[in-house]
Amino acid sequence: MTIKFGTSGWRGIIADDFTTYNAKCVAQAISDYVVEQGQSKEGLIVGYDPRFMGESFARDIAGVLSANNINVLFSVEAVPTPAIAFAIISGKSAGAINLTASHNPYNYNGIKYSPKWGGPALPETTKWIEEHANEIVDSGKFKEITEDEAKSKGLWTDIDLKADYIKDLNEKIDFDTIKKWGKKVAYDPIFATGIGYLDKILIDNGTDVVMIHDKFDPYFGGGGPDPSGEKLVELAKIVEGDNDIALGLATDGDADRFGVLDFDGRFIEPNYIIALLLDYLIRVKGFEGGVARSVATTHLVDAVAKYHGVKCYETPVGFKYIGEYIAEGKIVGGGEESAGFSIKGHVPEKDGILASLLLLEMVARENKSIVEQLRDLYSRVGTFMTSRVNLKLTKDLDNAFPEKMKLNPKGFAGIAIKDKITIDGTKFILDDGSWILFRKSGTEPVVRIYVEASSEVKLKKIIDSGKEFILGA
Ligand code: G16
Repeated sequence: MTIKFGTSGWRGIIADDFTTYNAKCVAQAISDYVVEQGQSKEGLIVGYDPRFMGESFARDIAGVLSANNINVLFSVEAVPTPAIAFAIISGKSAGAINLTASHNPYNYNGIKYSPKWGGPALPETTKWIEEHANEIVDSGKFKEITEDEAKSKGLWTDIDLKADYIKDLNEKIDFDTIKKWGKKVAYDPIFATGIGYLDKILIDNGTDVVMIHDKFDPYFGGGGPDPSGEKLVELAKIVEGDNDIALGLATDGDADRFGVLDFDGRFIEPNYIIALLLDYLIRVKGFEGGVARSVATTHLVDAVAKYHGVKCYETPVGFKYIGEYIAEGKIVGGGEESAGFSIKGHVPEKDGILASLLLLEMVARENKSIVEQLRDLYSRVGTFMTSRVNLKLTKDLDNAFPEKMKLNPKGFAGIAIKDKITIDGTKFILDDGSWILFRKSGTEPVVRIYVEASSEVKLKKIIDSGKEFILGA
């Protein structure tokens, strides 16, 4: 099968499987879906990130949509995924196609399709599109017209998605508190779509921003635009070296993921940020509702929910599932350990810009570092340490993985197994509340091991025993 939709859309290596031909076949399949839904007039937004040839792929895709009489709203510039999601839920279109491989390295591109509800397409939709796209790859039957023809037929309009999205965020965040607090922020958009969004919002609202990597670069400075601790070393040096900077912020290729450094440059794992933000929303901002997290995300979220007497929903990996709860208004917010977060009343899609701003508001309002706030949270709900290990998906590991997942180990690091959850990968809950989850990534060629325990020592022991289980004979 050439086209395969994973955790969030179809991703491939440019000029290998991500070719113009295959992208047009996927566009034809999405067109067929949109026509079948009777949404041609409402049309689709077409966006892209600053990857090599991204805009050109986007124009090709728009040509296919137009040939199928679907109205195209074509973004005038590289654009964050959450800004596209905001335009959809504001009624601008019946969905969007976004050309992005998100945090994946520069040699990848991808197609994220979001239908009318504004979140990433759910499996029943992507399965339909995937099947049709592969048939079209074989038959070569897709339609296309040129941009000029589409424009002359009134089927293609250029659109600027920035102003409305920024206006909405300006209303959602308490900038008065941030301004009064008066500290500086450092921001690394990693050469990608966050540029001109998070920095602009902060500056317009009176916060000084020190910026790096603030011009589009299709190589993202080398590697991938992933706001992880390893990628944010330069930002960390800046934050550490300037006493006036109280926070380091970063966003990924399509600005739906966030990365956070505390005042001293220390990278804070997204798991902790998610739990702190959810606690803040309920305790300080008075939001009402449950919370949601993916199966791979910290149970600190459950502890926050328990503390506040609200429900915690556990979902498979993929923000689409959390997005559904947000769209239904059931939760105050939800998050994923991969740095995904959104809140009630906002887009049902992860938003790294919103998460960054909300975190800044929290730090300003509490006037405490993130580590201090985490300590406070631990003292109220208990201590949770989390970690994630990525194992390269070799042929051997790929073959052995399904068999390994059928085994019933006695325990990990000498701790017995209490429960097994299989909504996505295999998660073993251990007797003392620690847990370990094994799953194949749907965006990268890796097997992920996620572990959580109440101390660093225990965490390390469980990781080692998990590695031995998966890699051992
Ligand atoms: C995508 C999805 C997320 C998911 C993440 C990791 O993020 O949108 O919901 O948590 O991948 O998935 P996996 O563990 O299967 O690689 P993004 O930012 O790449 O779109």
